[in-house]
This record gives sequence, C-alpha cells and structure tokens, in this order.
Amino acid sequence: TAVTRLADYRAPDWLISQVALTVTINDGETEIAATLELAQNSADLQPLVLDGEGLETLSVAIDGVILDADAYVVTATTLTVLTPPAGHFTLQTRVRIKPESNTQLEGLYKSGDMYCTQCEAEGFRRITWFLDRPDVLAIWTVRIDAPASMPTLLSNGNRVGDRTTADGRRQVDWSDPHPKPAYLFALVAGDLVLRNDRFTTASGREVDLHVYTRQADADKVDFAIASIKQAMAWDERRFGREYDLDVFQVVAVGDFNMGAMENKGLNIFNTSCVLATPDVATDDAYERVEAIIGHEYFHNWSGNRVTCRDWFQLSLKEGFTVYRDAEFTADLRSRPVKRIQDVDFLRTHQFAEDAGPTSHPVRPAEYEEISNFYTVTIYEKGAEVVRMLETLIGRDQFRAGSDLYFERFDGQAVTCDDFVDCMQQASGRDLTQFRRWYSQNGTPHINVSVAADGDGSRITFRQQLRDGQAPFHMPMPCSLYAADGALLEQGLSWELDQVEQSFRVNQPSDDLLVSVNQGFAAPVRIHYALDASQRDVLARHDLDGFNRWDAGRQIVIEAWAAYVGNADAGLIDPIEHLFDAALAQFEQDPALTAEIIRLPDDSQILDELGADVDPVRVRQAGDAIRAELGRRMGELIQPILLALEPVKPYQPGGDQAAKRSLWCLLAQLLAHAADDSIADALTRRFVGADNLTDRMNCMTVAGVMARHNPSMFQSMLTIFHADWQHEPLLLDQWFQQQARFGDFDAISALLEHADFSLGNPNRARSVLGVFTRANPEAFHAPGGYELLAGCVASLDVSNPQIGARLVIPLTRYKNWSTSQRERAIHVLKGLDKVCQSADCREVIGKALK
Ligand code: HT7
Ligand code: ZN
Repeated sequence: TAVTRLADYRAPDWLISQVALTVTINDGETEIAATLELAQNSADLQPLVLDGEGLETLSVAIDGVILDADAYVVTATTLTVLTPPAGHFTLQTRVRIKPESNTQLEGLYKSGDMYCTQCEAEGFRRITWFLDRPDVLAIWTVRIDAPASMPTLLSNGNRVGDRTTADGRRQVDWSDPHPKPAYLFALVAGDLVLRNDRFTTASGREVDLHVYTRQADADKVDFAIASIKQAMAWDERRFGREYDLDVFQVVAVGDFNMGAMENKGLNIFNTSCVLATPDVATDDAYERVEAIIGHEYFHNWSGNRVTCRDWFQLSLKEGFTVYRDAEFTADLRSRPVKRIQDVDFLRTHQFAEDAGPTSHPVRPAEYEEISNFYTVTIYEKGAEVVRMLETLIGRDQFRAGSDLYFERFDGQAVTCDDFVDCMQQASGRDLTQFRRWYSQNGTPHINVSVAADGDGSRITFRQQLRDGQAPFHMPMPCSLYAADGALLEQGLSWELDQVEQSFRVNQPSDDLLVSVNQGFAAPVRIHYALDASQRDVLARHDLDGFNRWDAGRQIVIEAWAAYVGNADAGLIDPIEHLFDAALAQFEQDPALTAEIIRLPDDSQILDELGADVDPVRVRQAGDAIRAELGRRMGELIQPILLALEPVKPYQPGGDQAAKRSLWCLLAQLLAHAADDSIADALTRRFVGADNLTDRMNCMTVAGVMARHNPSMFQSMLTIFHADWQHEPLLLDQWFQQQARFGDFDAISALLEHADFSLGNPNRARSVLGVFTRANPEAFHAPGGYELLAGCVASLDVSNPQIGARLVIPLTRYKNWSTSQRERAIHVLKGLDKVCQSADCREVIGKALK
C-alpha cells in the first residue's frame, strides 16, 4: 500500500480561489457541475492533477471550451490536465455519482431518506474532481437542485437564493464568505423538521440557530440548542471568539461513521451525539451531547478559520479543540471530576494505543490511510500537549498565544509548529525541546525516587525513553507531605527536561511523601514506589484533588494486579479501606465518591501487569474483588442505596446524576456478591424509572446478577424492547447491554437478529465494539476472534473505516497469554489475506509486523 510521508510535503502546484457547484439530485443518480477558478502556484508550469474516486466524468472544459479526450487523462483516482494554461483559468467539470449505493458513508451518501455528506478527510473527491487537500482554500457558492420531495436543501455559509422552478423542483443557493478547504464542504437534502432559535453575539450580531432532524426526532433537540448557546457564549468569554455567519446549522443523521463533523456553518451530527431527552439519553449521553456540540462549534475557529496545512497536522485542530471542549465542560460542570474522567479515559485508551502496534506521535510522520489517524493519540494526547503548554507558560500567556494564533493565521492552513511558535512568542519561553511531544511517540515513563541528602532529601526523576528518543520537556508540579499527611510545601513548579534530574528539599526522606505530577500535568506514567498505607495517606490528605483521587486509584490498580497472580483476600483490605473512607463522605460530593469507587478499566491492569496475561483472568479477578467488597461492605452499602432513591422529575447532570451513578456502582457490588436482597428494589426502580439512566443502570445491575439469576435481566430486556424498539438509539442500548453481558452464543445470536445491521455504524459498534472491549469472556472464548473477523471482512468491502476501527481490539494481543496470541495472529493472518481496503490493511499489517 502507498505510504504518504510528512517529509514529502510540497505546496500545491495549483490553487483554487473560487468554487461554484451545482448539485442536481435525482433518485438513483446525482450530477455535479463544478466551476473552479485555478491559479498557478509553482514557478514552472505543471500539469493540473485533480483528485477523484468513483466519479463518472461527463465533460471537462477550460475557460468554457470542452476539452478533447486527449487533453486530459482520467485514472481511478486522478484527472490530469496535461497542459493547462499558465497563470489563471477556469475549469468546468461535470460528473455523475450514485449516493444511493455509497455504503462507506464518505462523500455524498443516503441515510434513510436524507442525502448528506462527510468529506473529512478525503471524502470530497468522491463528489467531484478537486484538489482535495486542506491547504487549498477557496470561496464557495453552491446550488442544490432537487425534487420537491426534498424541501430542505442545506449547504455551508449563508442562504442567498431559494426558489421552486417551473417544473416544481426546489433550488437553493448558498454562499460561504470564508475561505475553506474541501473537507469542510457539506450538503444535506431531505424532508427535515427545523427547530430554530437565536443567539446575539458579544458584538451584537444576531445569529439564527437551526437544528434539523427527521420528523420523529424533532422533540429531542432542546438540550442541543441550549448547548449551542452555551458554547457560543463560552468561546466569546474564554477565547474571545465570535461566530461569523448569519446562521449556525446542525443536522442529525442516523448513519454516520464518527460522532459529528464541523463543516463550516453546517455541522452534521450522529444522532447519538445530538438528540437528548430523559428517555433517549443517559446522564453520560447528555454530557457527551453538550461536549460534542461544544467541540464542533469550537472548530469554527480552531479548525475552520485556521485550518491544517496537511493531515499530519491533524492534532493542530483536534488536540486544541479537545482541550477547548474539556475546558468548556470543566467550566460548566465539575472541573475536578472532568479532569479525573479525562485522565482515566486517556490511560485506558491512549496509553493502550501507544503501547500497541498502531502507536504514533501526535504529529505522525507517515500514514497509509488518513482515516486511521483519527485516534486517541491525535485527539486526547494532543489535548494534553496543549494543556502542558498552558501549564508551562501560564493561563494569561496561553490566551495571548491563542489570540496571536487566530489573528496571524486567520484564513490560512498551518502547522503544529506555527501554533507552538505563537505560544513561544507570547510567553518569551524557549519551547524548542517541548516540540518533541509532537514527533516522539509512546507514553514516557518517569521513575521517581527519594533519597537522603544530608539532613534533607533529594528527589530524582528519571525519564525512561524509547530507543533513539531524546528527553521530553514537561511540567512536573509537586507538593510535599510528611508521612502523617501534614503539608510541608505546596506549589513546587518543577519542570523536567533531562533524562535525569533531581531537586533538593529540606525534609528528611523517611518523613517525606511527594505528591507528583499534580493535576496530571504531564501525560506520563509515574513509577514512585509507595506502599498502600503511604498511598492511603495521600488519598486522604493530598490537597490536589486529582492526586488525592489518583492515590486511591493506584491502591486499587496495585491490589487488583497482585490479586490476578494470587487470589489472597487480604489484598483487598486497602481497597475496602479506601471505599469505606469515601463512602463515609458520599453526601458531600457524590460525584467524586463515584469516581473513587469506580474500578479502573481492565486495560489499566493489563498495562500494569505487562507480558503474558490472560485478559479473562484480569476480568475474573476484578469481579472477585467486586464480589468480596460487596460481601464485606453490604451493611454499609444498603442504607446508602436507600438514601440514593431516585429524585423526580429527572434532571440531567448535577447532584442527581452523581447520585444515580453512585447508586449503580454500589448496587453492582452487591450484585457481584450475589446479594439478592436488592432484587425487589431493583425491579421497582426499573419499572418506576422516568429516565433512561435509571433504566440502563438497573439493567446493568441485573446484567451482573444474571450470572447466578438470569431471569431478571431477561425480563428487563423484554420490557425495554417492547417499550422502546421504535427508537434506534434505544435499540442500540438494548444491543449494547446484551453484548456486554451475553456469552459467546448470545452474541453470535445478536448478529443474526433482524434489527442488527453492519451497515449502520452505531448498531455495529453497539454489538462488536462492546463485545470486544467490555466482554473478555465472550471475546476470548473459542470462536470469539473469528466472529469479529467475519464482520471485519464484510466491513472491509462495505465500510472499511468502520472495519479498521472495530478490528483494533484483536490487534492488541502483544501481552496476552501464548495461546491467545497464537490464535489472534492466526485470525489476523486470515484477515490479511482477504482484506483489500487501505484502512483495514494498514491496521492489520501493523499488527502482524
Ligand atoms: N473532524 C471530525 C472528524 C470526522 C471524521 C474523520 C474521518 C471520517 C469521518 C469523520 N467524521 C468526522 C470530527 C471532529 O473531530 O470534530
Ligand atoms: Zn474535532
């Protein structure tokens, strides 16, 4: 497969200043007439090579003259005009495409009755011939011409024309005044319901807010609209960024490869990331809707007004925008809880990615298929890198750097280095070494040791680096505590920039506990050997909220990892101790309490244990620990569960959501302990629930109980299906619960269910994503890998982007037990023989290297 390399980047030979598209939609075929104003951008005149894929070319003209067939060459992926005029000229093309048979969901495709687009990263070339690269920015006008059955015709920018033609067709014209690359183009056509609202910007401009859904979802967008207003106001307040068009449009689409897309002025959302009512969205889903609405909206500046020069710079927009949406959530909700959840997510998913075969730097040096690089490294680690910049230079200088960035590069396509340059200029700090975070992959491991040094101590940090890597520059804020938890020194703004460096403090080493990397300032793994009682001191006394939580986290991870090798109930004592202390104060901060008693994902234990571990044993050890905790703490938990009875009416978020989450975690401990005393309360809560969160929580607890008593889980599934099968998002939830708790046979049966379809990414993820990531007993059972592989082989043809994502759990076999590794390699080799797409071939190829 062809590899694209950053080192080979060259500015385009041609630029496009203006684009005029006419998109004529008819059932079965769509015609696109494109007029491109081209300008020579190279010193020597070069052929014009346009990108395209799956296009039927009808005509090509230059300056109004149709070209002879020998004046241009069309291949499967290019159209080359061999001798274009020097300087400036107009190119007109007409092509035909078939959105109805587009199953890849890239380019123009159909979701139900609605036509919609997804052009990032390289989908626009599936619509018409173009210079489909992010450093070609043009001013666009679009005419959509469609049958009267599709009255809603949307594109980017402002609506400038709207008519019904003599033959009854609809024609709508759009004009976008801001230059943009092709990946930000969008078009939607259908019969949609509009919900509208307004926002007045800080400078007094009125903006229409338009949210479009299919008829059945029209009542599910209030929360999204409120979130748009919050996001607009927040970006003005926090980053000085105003919205810049007359209308901001959002469309909800049921078939979508990812969460949402920030097309200029026309954001397209997966229904799962925009629709929210108490009956269709859990508390977590509400928070996700708010965050993703924010994320896509914030892209209007960090991504759209200032975009990426090439796809290697993807984190320039994604890392920065994730950082921005995390701050948005932190400001709207609980900052400490948001930080804990984000770090937990990073450790679970990004650390695992960085330890696996698809590990790559925040700015990759090469790729085979760019769609494979929309990863937790680009997004979440990229956001951590931006956060480190803020920590290193301070909040005010970071804001000055971001102002400079938006001002200097407005309307341009730039690089990660350009971003750091702005931070460097605004702060006056030398960030040369810091840039290694963009080019060096892997999670840095930092060994911390404390040794006596005269009457004080020396705290030494050692960076363990991969072969050939140079040390990172990172913030390492620390505080010092005495062995009894008394604060000795706070706010030590240490920074690391060498392989080894040490700091002297006056406290004797036998009475010193260091609270290291406070707030998880640097995205690293810290190795600081403390015993459980020392960690317990920090878990009680650390004034840094994140590190207080993290001390407890380390207690759990170490105990669980030890328990995998030796099921000694005594190992559970420190966890019980931690949970006891947390529950004693649950009323003060139920959200934080929930974070303390939420056990980490299995992958963090696998990471702790290193090589040759059976993931099923890790899961079983975790379940045994939960069961033991449930037995030991039952008497403490019972009254708390009563105190956490549901409050009506349902409100998403806040204290209510925290209490629901805590209830679910505690009830699961009892369920693991096979404590049937909660059965009646569980049934009552499920039947009486006025919201999805409680229904799902009850099903989760019943799913755990199903081990020894399957009937309650089964009857909840039946009731839920009968009540909610008309809602696709709830059918997804119904599939997810079964994929999580079912055995291998049950999961095989799900794939045969009439409502299962690999063609809908949400449904495919609901079964395959959950089964492979959250149900190790079924996944590692005989036939589990093959079950996934069969689906991946089929997706390789119909939707390779999704296939390449779903196969990833099978590629993480490096540290599994020998027989599991051998089976995984065997199945991957089989897949390697049949898969044809660049997407799947890249992921599988790397896993087999
Ligand atoms: N920037 C968007 C990325 C995206 C995407 C990428 C590849 C294929 C399909 C896609 N849909 C959306 C989403 C975002 O980060 O905001
Ligand atoms: Zn994004």
